[in-house]
Amino acid sequence: MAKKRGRGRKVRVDFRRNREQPGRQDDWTRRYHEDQDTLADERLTESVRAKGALSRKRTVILDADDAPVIDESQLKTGTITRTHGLISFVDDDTGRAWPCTVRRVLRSILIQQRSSVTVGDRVWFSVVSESDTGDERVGVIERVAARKTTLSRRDRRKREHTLVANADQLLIVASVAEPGLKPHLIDRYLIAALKGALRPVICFNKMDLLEDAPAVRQVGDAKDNRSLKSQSDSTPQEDATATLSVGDLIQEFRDLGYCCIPTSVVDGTGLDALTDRLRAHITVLSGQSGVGKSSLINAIQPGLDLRVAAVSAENEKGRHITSHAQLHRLDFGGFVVDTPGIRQFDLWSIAPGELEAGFVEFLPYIPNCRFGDCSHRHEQGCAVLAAVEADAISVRRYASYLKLFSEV
Ligand SMILES: Nc1nc2c(ncn2[C@@H]2O[C@H](COP(=O)(O)OP(=O)(O)OP(=O)(O)O)[C@@H](O)[C@H]2O)c(=O)[nH]1
Ligand SMILES: [Mg+2]
Ligand SMILES: [Zn+2]
Repeated sequence: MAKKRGRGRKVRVDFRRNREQPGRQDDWTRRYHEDQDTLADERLTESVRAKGALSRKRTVILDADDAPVIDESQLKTGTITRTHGLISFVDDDTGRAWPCTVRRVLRSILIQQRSSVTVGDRVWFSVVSESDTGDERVGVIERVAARKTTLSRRDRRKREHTLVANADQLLIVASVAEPGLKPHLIDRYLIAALKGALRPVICFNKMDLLEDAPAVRQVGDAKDNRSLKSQSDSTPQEDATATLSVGDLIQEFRDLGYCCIPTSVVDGTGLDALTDRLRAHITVLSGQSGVGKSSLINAIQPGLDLRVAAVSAENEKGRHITSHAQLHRLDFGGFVVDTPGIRQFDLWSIAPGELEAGFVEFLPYIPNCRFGDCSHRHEQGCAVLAAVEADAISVRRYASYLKLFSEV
């Protein structure tokens, strides 16, 4: 049932005046939107203080979710499938795509909240135009729903960058060769999934290349091991240069309770299991460039024809082929979000308590640590350290914890 949301608190927001900004003013769609924006802004806001050249303050009414008060009965709902500059493409829940801009008042509020609309956001939007045939549609996003889950990382300015909103699963995609496994990166993603309320699933792709796969160094790469050594000289992480086979590594994650799916797009290994896991879910795929995220989606959903490309011959790194996150419908039910490969996944705002909670195998031991605020690094009477020494906790995972601890 449509309802008008109750009146809430008033806030002052900075308004940038679009027309003063340089831009592609020949774009008729944008010009039309801006005129519509100004009209709607007058409607949604109460007072104008100063008419400065670049910005002016206005009072905006926000509801309990810190979003503008809107009349839902007048609006459509949908999900953002892709963003491109100021345009967001919204799927209106019937599979029809609407290119939308964001209402200026909402954009100003989002800027103030250091946020922006992103793929997976649920939105209310108004129809600006729709051709008689229904082929040409334009809308304006009026409100963004509070996010249920997020896949976020820390950007270069040390702020939260939400890559995808409202997915329910994170498919961490790794490849056993070309590029080789980076187990520490998987550990990072597991923490990000916990933080963002996503169920993690780990996909080990390119199993057809297993024979060529090098053994996996305990932490991931030489640089990781150096940084561990510099933290301490005598604890078990000394052994961090030891190696594991791919099979051992998969077993290690399985023993921790994580769902692991070995796959190959080349010989079809695991694709049925992957399909079952994705059915009726909204799953975001993330991982290094070249591991085969787009190839996997192409394999389970024919017809999408996402661009893929061979990894570089000299350094076995991907070529960053997928350039933006995009949500796709699956014919067998559910959605997937393909995302660009990442080089490094910096965690966003993790407290030490959240970090230890992400190492599930530590949890039975933590209550036995002598100190309540034990960081499990060098404290006397640390039950986690004792468990590592007794081989009850993997040295590789413990070394990963130390590396992450040094960052948070
Ligand atoms: N041998 C083998 N090659 C694969 C497999 N899956 C993908 N590839 C190849 O790996 C290369 C990279 O695949 P993509 O799907 O573009 O990788 P991606 O993860 O989407 O990469 P970005 O978009 O750059 O992040 C392509 O040449 C694929 O054909 C697999 O299971 N086995
Ligand atoms: Mg890709
Ligand atoms: Zn401890």
